[in-house]
Amino acid sequence: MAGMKPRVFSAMQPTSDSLQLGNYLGALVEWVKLQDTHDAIYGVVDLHALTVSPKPEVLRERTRRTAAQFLAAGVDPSRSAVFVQSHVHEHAELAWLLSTFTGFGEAARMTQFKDKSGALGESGTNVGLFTYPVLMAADILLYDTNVVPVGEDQRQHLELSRDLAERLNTRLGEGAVVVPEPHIVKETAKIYDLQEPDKKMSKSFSSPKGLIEILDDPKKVAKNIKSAATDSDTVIAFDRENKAGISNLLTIYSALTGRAVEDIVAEYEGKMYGHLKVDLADVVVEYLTPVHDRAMDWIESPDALDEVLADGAAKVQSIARETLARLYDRVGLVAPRPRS
Ligand code: ATP
Ligand code: LTN
Repeated sequence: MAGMKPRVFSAMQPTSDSLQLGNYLGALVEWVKLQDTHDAIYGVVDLHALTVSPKPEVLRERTRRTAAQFLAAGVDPSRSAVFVQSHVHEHAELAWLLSTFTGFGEAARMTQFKDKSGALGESGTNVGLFTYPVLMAADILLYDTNVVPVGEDQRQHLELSRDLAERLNTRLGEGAVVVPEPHIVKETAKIYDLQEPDKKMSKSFSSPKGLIEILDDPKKVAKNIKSAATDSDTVIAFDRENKAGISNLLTIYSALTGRAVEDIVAEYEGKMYGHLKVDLADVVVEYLTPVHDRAMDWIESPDALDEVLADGAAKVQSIARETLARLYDRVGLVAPRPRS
């Protein structure tokens, strides 16, 4: 439609007290940029987090902390809607509808489910983990989303969202839903664990020494970078296959300074790994300190934060209601008659 901005939607799970640098560089930085050109909606997906059975008080605290970190990173509530998934009931309702369009085998092929259920075993795996990508598709399709900025690990889930969208349009008629496009920035799509640089940095699975947490003590952040695993060679070069650790550090350096990797490599020619690590520790701490401080300000003002989240839910509610009503109608559910 003329004059209307395309819509961007993305979300994170409140599964940790602090986001990690991968969340930040892989996704949040793009969320902040896209709010200039798009109609932006960003969610804290607390219903998704229930799949890992958090303690109630921990989940509540982490939901607010996650939202606080979105705002601290530069998501601006006057331009973007920031909301909590469970505040908009249509997410769960659309997930049910979509689950009836999802093949069992299709869901069973999701590699993240296979990894997680493999680690937990049959008795530890709940059905919510299995249907997790269907709820994610509901999040996206509910808002007629055009663009979804995420890290590389979400590519397969997004492909499922697109397949479901196309299926709905075929079965229910064109215009049922918008088919979303992934927005994955190649350079920062996957930030690796500092100790195991062949695995992605993850707030739930990385060891404390493998992580850079936004809300961590800067001294610990610096220490983790200085003790990052590298290789037995001494040449600073970007080579993901043979020098995964150093390549990861170069990626982070480049992303945080805006300098090209080749420039950084040229600057460190003939220097030791230790030099790069010491300088990178300074870069990271300098970059994260103001983000950390702004996040703590929000965390210490829960009323103001709850107000932002209530405003965000109010902004998106009408879109969600309209999409769900449209789809309920197209599948043949009888609309309740308004009572006089
Ligand atoms: P969990 O370990 O609880 O699954 P996570 O740290 O992997 O969490 P998510 O909440 O699953 O984070 O992801 C939030 C966003 O951050 C997603 O867009 C995801 O693709 C992105 N992301 C997560 N980890 C990385 C990473 N290491 N590199 C780049 N992007 C990442
Ligand atoms: N599964 C995502 C979180 C997520 C999401 C979404 C991301 C849930 N719903 C909708 C983008 C769009 C993850 O990062 N683990």
